[in-house]
Amino acid sequence: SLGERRAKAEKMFGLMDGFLKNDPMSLQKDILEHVEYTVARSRFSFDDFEAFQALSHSVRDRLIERWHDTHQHFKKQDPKRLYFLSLEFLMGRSLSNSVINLGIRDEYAEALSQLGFGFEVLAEQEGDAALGNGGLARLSACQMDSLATLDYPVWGYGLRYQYGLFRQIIVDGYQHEQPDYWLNFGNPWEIERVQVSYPVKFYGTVEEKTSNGVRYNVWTPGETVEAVAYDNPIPGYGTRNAINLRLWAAKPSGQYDLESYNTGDYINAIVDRQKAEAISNVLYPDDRSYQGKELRLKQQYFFVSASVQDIIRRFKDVHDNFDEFPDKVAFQINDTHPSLAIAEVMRVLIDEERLDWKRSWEIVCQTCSFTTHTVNAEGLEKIPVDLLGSLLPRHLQIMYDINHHFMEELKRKIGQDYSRIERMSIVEEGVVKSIRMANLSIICCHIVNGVSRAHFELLKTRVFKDFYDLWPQKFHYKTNGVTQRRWIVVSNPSLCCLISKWLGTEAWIRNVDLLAGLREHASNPVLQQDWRMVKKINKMRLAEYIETLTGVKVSLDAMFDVQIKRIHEYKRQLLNILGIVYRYDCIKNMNKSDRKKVVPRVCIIGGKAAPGYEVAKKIIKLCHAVAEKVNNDADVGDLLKVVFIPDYNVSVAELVIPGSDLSQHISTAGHEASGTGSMKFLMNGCLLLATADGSTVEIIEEIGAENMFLFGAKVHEVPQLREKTALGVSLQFIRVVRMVRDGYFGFKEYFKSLCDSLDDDKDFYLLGADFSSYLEAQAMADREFVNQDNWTSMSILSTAGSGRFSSDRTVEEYAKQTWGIEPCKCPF
Ligand code: Z57
Repeated sequence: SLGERRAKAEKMFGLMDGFLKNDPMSLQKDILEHVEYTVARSRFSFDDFEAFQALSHSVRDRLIERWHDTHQHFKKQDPKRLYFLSLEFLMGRSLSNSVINLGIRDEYAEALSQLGFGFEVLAEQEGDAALGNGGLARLSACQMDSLATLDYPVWGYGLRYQYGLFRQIIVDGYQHEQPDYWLNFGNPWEIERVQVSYPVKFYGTVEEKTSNGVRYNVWTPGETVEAVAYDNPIPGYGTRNAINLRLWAAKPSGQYDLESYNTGDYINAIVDRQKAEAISNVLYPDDRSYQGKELRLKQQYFFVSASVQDIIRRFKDVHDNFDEFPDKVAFQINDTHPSLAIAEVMRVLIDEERLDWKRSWEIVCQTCSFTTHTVNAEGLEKIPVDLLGSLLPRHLQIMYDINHHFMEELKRKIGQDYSRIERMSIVEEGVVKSIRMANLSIICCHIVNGVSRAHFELLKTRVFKDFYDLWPQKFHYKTNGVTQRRWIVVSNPSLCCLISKWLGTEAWIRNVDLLAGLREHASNPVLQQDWRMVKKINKMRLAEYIETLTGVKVSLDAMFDVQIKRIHEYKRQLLNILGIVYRYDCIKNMNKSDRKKVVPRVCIIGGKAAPGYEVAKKIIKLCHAVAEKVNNDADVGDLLKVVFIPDYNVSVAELVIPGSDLSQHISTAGHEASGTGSMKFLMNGCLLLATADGSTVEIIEEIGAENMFLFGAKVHEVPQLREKTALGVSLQFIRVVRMVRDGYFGFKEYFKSLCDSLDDDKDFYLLGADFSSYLEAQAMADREFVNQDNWTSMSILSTAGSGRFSSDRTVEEYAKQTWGIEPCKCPF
């Protein structure tokens, strides 16, 4: 029996000890064994990539051990678990992160060096797991790291796309997209669970039934696809806990009769069935435009349905009464993308578990919480009713029923205000009748969270005002954070050592508030000198990378000024480029002695444009056009270099962020819900040049405005500025736009529309209005950079003040205030 087998294993190995040894000799033996038996190369001859494969399999074994023990422990304790549903997880690389979190990095490094390999070199062999677009997806990844580290009983659920976010290549300054077939070389971090699979139904018909006076529906699907689980262990730092990220892949369903009359029929039927796999084929590369595509809806339901089946099965393994469900289960709905989960849980409770409507509704409301990442109501997800009704007929019914109940309640509460009732309805009666997924989520979830305080204010006053006025107690915010394990320990080892040295402890890696202890040393010349040395090392790495990729040689004495993030009009990369044009123009107009006073700059921009986003693609081209002109101008030399870093992703960020002096977060106020890039820069001691938007408002409170370069219109000023017709745009702005318009950088026709969009009456993102204030902030940064002691002190204070922006703090707030879960620590 299972019990006997367990007792035997316990006697032989000690259940919690683990089988594997972690001294360098054992690790070395392990790696060689994996070379021989897993990678199937000779242990006497293998290259860097094969060494990486063997190494990661050896790490994987250790992950699996902890992951088993953690789940054993969770099973025994049966705590309330959080199920984190997200359509995107941007994990990046796993090797360094894993060995650091397991606490055996040095042991591995030693084992490898005896074999003649460098750990860093092998780590570079790994490709990114890019199953997400940008901020939202990387946030999920950071939160998983924190949840594991803080011992929370959590499962992540998502989709295992075969193609992640496209690779960006630049040809003649234009973006081209290449498929990211990331599984080509195998993925050592996942565990395929062929036996964990669920059928997911689509299309078909619904028939109402009654049994013992309880009404329910029977859904006969038109198509069934199998969801197969791929498990990805997520190790915590300084704990034995390793949680699971379960990603679903679509496979043709096993239960299916083929009726064929000839070979052709048979072959075609098989080929047809194979099309089921298309569901999890590819990540949508534009996370903010909803085109009402069937495949996207299929992806959403596919992952939601498989996850809900898995979660309910796990619940029913131990419990037989759904009254206990809200004490054991919390669903976190990451943006509206997984919000079909609401209707799906309703459907399962009513149609399969035969609970009545009212009880099902109570259970769903108590278990679901929702985080929104959006600032504008127009950007909210809508699904055409026709599409939903054909793909998920029963879910559409359920949504109508939910809406019916809600409309009744609303009329009782607010009376005759029909336009407000219309706005709050789940159903939008437009040209295309559709379902508003945000309204559905707000109505069902017991808590709605924003991602920063400023975002919360916008939710209350604009985006969800109608709902806030009805249910103010539902609305909250948890300011985003990022994990210091990835963004300092993994990506900036030199800084990590320096911090630990001055704090006299490594405890800040788990308890990030301790970083504040650096404050008292901020003006200590000894620390300052080491601090600058660390920055220099990181700048050297970055400079090498830039030269290899773009051929541009940059001076280490220059200020490295960086803006890396998705290309978007509201993020205003265009403002940055126009600022660069202004700087260039100034240098050109200076005499030789004035040029000597210029603070040299390397302006670095990187980011992907969604494939269908014309304007963003033009911005990328403009960046290259300006770079081409500036970098080849002998008058300018090292005073100004412009670099576009291609194919920005997590691992590129890990290289660029530690090597930058200044970073830009310059969205039009009121448009960035939070922003998380700024927090990574902050932790790495980079100064921020920013608008008071999103989480920057809270960063100012922690760091102090005097340690940052702030500029631009405030959130409350933006609507007024847009009303005004004559903005009093500065002459400098008119001049730089004219330079682009007149073809100073070439491609006059191509850039015309960009320039037109900056006309006084069209400049929606207020580049013109903010331009002079932007230039002042830039000039201030130049002045401060000259005084390196002061700059270094500001840099130290940035790191010292970054503690609040750790995802450890964020998830703890979620755990206590939203999910109601507690740590469940696996004994060592
Ligand atoms: C996305 O990455 C974000 C918001 C969205 O609505 C979608 Br869809 C994707 C970003 C916000 O723009 C950032 O401001 C925020 O920091 C991030 O989500 C994480 O909350």
